[in-house]
Amino acid sequence: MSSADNLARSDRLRKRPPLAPSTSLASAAAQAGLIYGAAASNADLQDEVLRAALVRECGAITPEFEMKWDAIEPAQGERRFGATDRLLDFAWSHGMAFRGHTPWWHLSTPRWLDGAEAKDFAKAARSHLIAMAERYAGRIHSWDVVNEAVEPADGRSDGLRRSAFLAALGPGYVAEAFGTIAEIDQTALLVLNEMGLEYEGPAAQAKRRSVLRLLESLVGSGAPVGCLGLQCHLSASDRPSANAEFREFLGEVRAMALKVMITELDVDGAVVRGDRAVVDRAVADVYADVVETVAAEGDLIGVVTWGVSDAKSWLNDRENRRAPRGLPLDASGRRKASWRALARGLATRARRGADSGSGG
Ligand code: 9MR
Repeated sequence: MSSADNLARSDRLRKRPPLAPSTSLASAAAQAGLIYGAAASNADLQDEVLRAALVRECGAITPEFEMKWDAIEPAQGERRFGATDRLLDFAWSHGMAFRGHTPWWHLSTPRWLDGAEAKDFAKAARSHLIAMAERYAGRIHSWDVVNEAVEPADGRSDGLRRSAFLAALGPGYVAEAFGTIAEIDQTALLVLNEMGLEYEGPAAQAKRRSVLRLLESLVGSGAPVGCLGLQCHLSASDRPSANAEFREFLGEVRAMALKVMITELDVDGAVVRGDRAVVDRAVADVYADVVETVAAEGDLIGVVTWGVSDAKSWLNDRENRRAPRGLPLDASGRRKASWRALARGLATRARRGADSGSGG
């Protein structure tokens, strides 16, 4: 049986109507009251195939790395906003939303701060945060205010990661970041972005618990956090729907009246043995699974994939591996099974919203 036959058969089995040919991921998402977007860089905009794919599929752009602190301020006090501005212009000229990613992340501090004294780091970090908020206020859909703040393996009772931010600013630094941005930018949704919350096992469970405690303390102290970002860098062997602890966690986040967003989705297919169609099916199954799970258990507002086409993915940088095939489009920009799974996952969310009368 050909892979096309296989797909047709699994569609029939799932009793799902065919997608209209005019559907894009952005339009499928919009029908469900969600946004769909992708991470991108200036180099992607210079590539004809990638640029066309972003224009065709996306309702939002996240800068993959050009808006991070090390890229913005490579030398002390010399800020370079050009790359971010160009991405923002691209997004806005195509009616797309733009995400702020990410002012405070321990892995993107500029080199010139390596070994800095705490007071110098604190001053520079605050100045960077304020500069970003001021420049982009009113133009950002949602800020990943702080990225990957939690790491229980670092051994602190509050679960916070031992980072330069923590050392310089103290454990209140997360609340401070939210407060600072909110004062300057009154329209953006403020997101706590975190990795690995979707995984199985005790380390992920410890992280989920720590994130819940952090969110509770932020909400309890009136910090303007509106949303939890789930990065969702998954592998084709992950099955978030089968992870009861993850589902419960999403319920607890929802009970705090917080939204959730899938902020960096990709599904690494390199673990799958089989031909291309088998890999693509396995990757697609995880796309469907994670979107449906998060939409069912959480107040999902959108999905961003970490790139749009397999031509450009951070997963490609890993050496000596099989092709990851982790994004919705193949390297030539053609839609894969994961594209269909994602479009349908979003559409399922639309139907559920309509059935329950909530409108989405
Ligand atoms: O994909 C991004 C890669 O191109 C950059 O070199 C790297 C460092 O800036 O960041 C990658 O994106 C990361 C994201 O910002 C935060 N979550 C993990 C992502 C993959 O490492």
